[in-house]
Amino acid sequence: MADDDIILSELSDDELVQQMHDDLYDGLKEEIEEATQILLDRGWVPYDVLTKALVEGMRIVGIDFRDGILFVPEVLLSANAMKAGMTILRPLLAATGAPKQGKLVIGTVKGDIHDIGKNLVGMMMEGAGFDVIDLGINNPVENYLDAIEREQPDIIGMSALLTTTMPYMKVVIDTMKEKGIRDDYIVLVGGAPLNEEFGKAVGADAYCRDAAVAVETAKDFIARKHNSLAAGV
Ligand code: B1M
Repeated sequence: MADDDIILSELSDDELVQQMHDDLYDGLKEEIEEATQILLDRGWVPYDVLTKALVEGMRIVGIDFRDGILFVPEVLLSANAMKAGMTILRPLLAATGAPKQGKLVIGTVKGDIHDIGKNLVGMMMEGAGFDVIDLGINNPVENYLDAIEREQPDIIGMSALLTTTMPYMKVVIDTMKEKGIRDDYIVLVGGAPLNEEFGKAVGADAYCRDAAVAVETAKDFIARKHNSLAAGV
């Protein structure tokens, strides 16, 4: 129950989604879990629960964090509540039976501990048929290089949420260039402060605005890779 007065299961869909935004704001993990399950039981598709209830709720948290109304400890609680909802959705998003597409190594770059967006991209990519190797947060270039050697992925994905950490993507890409392996992989970047121009400037193949775009972009690049292999180029 959200509080003494509110029975989540008695709310209409719209009221419940609104309540989820409030509960995410207040970092109420159990309520988010319960409401996520209620929406699924009512026949909502997992992607709609994710975007309309959870991601939208986090967007609101982000505004008040920016404006100094919420602080780190509160936002951490919101993040934990969001992750609890995502944990319920993950197997459902992954179980689409999509044909195998390829392998993605993804991680948040050095100095940065934001992982909700990266996790979401990973979940959606799994659902689209990619094998996903998640390097977690705060990754120095060595972690990407080790994973490349170990996993032989098709795609390297990097996430950054801070203006101070996003330049580190260039360090990773430049190191790949120095080692002569840059062109062997598709490099996709994402994160709230990035844009297309930045993606080009650091030498990525593409900037992905959100998880859905990441999936479409990845599939597109994999198709191009297969086409050029078939053509012998
Ligand atoms: Co932080 N934080 N935070 N934070 N935090 C931001 C990013 C900030 C914009 C808030 C603000 O001030 N408005 C601001 C950055 C400002 C700037 O750089 N200019 C900020 C700050 C300042 C900080 C600290 C420095 C605060 C402090 O300590 N004083 C600190 C830094 C810690 C560090 O990393 N070293 C910090 C800490 C934290 C928490 C730990 C409290 C928590 C993170 C918890 C966690 O992730 N486990 C947190 C949170 C939650 C946020 C906000 C509120 C929400 C981020 C989020 O999860 N969004 C954020 C505000 C904002 O972004 N507006 C903020 C939801 C998520 C679904 O969206 O991550 O954008 P997003 O991911 C999207 C796309 O960007 C894209 O797809 C995703 C899904 O659609 N995408 C990719 C992301 N990665 C991709 C990779 C790809 C492709 C697409 O690869 C192929």
